[in-house]
Amino acid sequence: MSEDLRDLVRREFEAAYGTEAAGIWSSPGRANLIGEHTDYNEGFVLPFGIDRRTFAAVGLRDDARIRVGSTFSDEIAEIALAELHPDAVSGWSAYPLGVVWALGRLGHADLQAVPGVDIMLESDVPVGAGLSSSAAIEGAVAFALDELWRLGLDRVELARVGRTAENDFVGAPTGIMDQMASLLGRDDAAVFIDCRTEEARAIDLRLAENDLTILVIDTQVEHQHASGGYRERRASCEAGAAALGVASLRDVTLADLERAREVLDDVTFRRVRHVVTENQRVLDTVAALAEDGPRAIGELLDASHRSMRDDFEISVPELDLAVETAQSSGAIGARMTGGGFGGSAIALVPRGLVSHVQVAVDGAFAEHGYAQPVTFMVTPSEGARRE
Ligand code: GAF
Repeated sequence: MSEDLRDLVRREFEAAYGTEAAGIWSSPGRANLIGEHTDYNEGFVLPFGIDRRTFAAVGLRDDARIRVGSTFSDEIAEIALAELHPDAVSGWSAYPLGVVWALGRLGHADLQAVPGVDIMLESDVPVGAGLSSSAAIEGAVAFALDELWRLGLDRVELARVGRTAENDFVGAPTGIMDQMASLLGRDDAAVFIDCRTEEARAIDLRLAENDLTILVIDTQVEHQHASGGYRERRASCEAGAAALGVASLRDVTLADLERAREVLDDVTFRRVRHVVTENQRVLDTVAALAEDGPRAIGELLDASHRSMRDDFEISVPELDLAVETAQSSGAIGARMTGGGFGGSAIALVPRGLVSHVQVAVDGAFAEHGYAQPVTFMVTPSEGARRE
């Protein structure tokens, strides 16, 4: 499918702008193996890039304007580089334009001096499924502009650019996990990130060798990070850290939880407990993968889901049903992935049982009167690249 998208985005660029693109760059969506809502608490995460990508055909202009088109909409957004401002843009084009603005904001590019650009985007990362279609856009555009504007930024700096676009241009108070996963993904590996130091390293997953695959179950319940629940959870974590007298929840250990229970109200305590135990589960997963391989991480995935369901309260009935059905029909482990309040679950499944799990999940959703979920396998894949 990716080969076709490359051709398609090239043709669409030519049709829209009447000239050839200088090149095509791409970046993947992500799934998170484990470590949820820990990134903005300076904790640990273990996501991976998936084999669904956003492709950006990009060309330089000889003026100081920027145009962005995509299959997300018929409309082509156009603005002068100097006029880019968070209030000047809304809708999907805020993601690519936010990256351009963030490059200026962070001092990496002088938006008064760089040449304008035309961008065309194509993607097979599903939107609203919790697989970070937004980080895939940000990664592809940032990677392309780094090369075309000769900025010389490394992948972590480009991830920070994506986060700045997301936080300060789009207005979603997210952490850095998704951008890091999209920029730093590796084939058959997850990316272990310490979100305090922003250091990352690849952790081999060896899925095929262990006859395993990861099944995504997209519940079709759409989620949003700019609004409501996500923002509230982040605020609760910050309130918990302040009440405990620490800079962030990264500084709270499992042993501190006893005192936390005395100091905090019940809801804040449970939010804190999720983050603290989830950080430990990420470390345990990394250790289990190295020592015993991917078949050893099932219980950690299951425990992570329970913690998100009961303590952090970011699951929805469709996600719980997807997880429970996957678990009872042969998955080694399963959990919701991403910010929550909808989106997707992932299940670690022996290859021979994939159709069995898919049929079971479809059946369970039908029985509950839920819309039919979309299930598909994902392969941990390489991060941003020039095609
Ligand atoms: C979303 C955010 F964008 C990430 O930064 C992260 O907080 C995640 O939710 C939850 O782990 O994907």
